[in-house]
Amino acid sequence: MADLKELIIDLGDVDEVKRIVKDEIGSGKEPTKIIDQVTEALTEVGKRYDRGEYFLSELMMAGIIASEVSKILEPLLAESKKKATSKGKVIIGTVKGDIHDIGKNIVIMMLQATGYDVIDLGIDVPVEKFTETVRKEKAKVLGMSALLTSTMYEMGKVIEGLKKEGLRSDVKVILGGRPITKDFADEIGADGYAKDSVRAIKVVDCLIG
Ligand code: B12
Repeated sequence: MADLKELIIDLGDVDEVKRIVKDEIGSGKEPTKIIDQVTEALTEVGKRYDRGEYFLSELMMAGIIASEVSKILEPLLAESKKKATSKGKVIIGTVKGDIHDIGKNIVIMMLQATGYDVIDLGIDVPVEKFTETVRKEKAKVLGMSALLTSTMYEMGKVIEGLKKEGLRSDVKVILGGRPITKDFADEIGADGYAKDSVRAIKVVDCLIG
C-alpha cells in the first residue's frame, strides 16, 4: 500500500489518498496519528515550495488534499466529543490577512474531541471581530492562528484591542501557527503558545486549570 505521507508530498490522486485514510482507520489507526502524517507531509511540501521545486498551485493542491483528509477524520473526532463533558468555551480564528486554516481546523477538531465548545471565527479575522466575540460569548480562551510572518503581528493588535476594551483579564490568549514561538508569545503578552494540536489541548487544559 502506498505511504500516505509520501503520496501527499507527491500530490497524488485525492481519491487514492482518501482510500488509504479510510483503510488506515479501518485497521484501527488513531486519527491523531493520521493528522501527524498529514502535518509532516505539508511541512515537506512547504520546504519544496521554499526551494522553488513547487509553486503556488502545488501548495493549493496540498491544501485541498489535507482538507479532504480532515473531512474524513472530523466525524471520528466528533464521536469522541459526544463522550466528553463540556470543559468550556474556546474562540478561535486565523488573523487578518491570513487565509491558512488547515492547522486551525485540526486544533478545533482536537479541542471538540476533548470536550471544548468551539466558536470558529474562520480566516482573515479582524481585531474587532475577535474582541466583539470575546465580549459576547464570555469564552474562557481565545486562540489565534497565523502562518505568515507578515500576519503574526496582528496577534499583538488583538491583545491590545482586548486591553483597550477592558476585556484582557476576562480571557486567556493562546497562539499557534508555523512562525509562532514561545518568545514571540511572551513578547506580545499572550498567555500560552502551542507548536501542534496535541500540545494545544494540554496548554488550554492548563490555562483553564
Ligand atoms: C497549504 C498552504 C497554503 C494553502 C492554504 C490552504 C488552507 N486552507 O489553509 C494556500 C495555497 C491557500 C496558501 C497560500 C499562501 N501561502 Co501558504 N502554505 C501552505 C503550507 C504548505 C502548509 C500549511 C499547513 O496547512 N500546514 C499543516 C498544518 C497542520 O500545520 P500548521 O498550520 O502549522 O498548524 C499546526 C500548528 O502550527 C498548530 N496551530 C496552528 N494554528 C493554531 C492555533 C492555535 C490557537 C494553536 C494553539 C495551535 C495552532 O497546530 C496545528 C496542528 O498541529 C505551508 C508550509 C508549511 N510547512 O507550513 C505554506 C506557507 C505557510 N505559505 C506560505 C506562503 C508564502 C503563502 C502565500 C503568501 C503564497 C503566495 N505567494 O500567494 C499565500 C498566502 C495567502 C494568505 N493571505 O494567507 C509560506 C509562508 C512564509 C512566511 N515566512 O510567511 C509557507 C511557510 C510556505 C513556504 N515555506 O514558503 N498556502
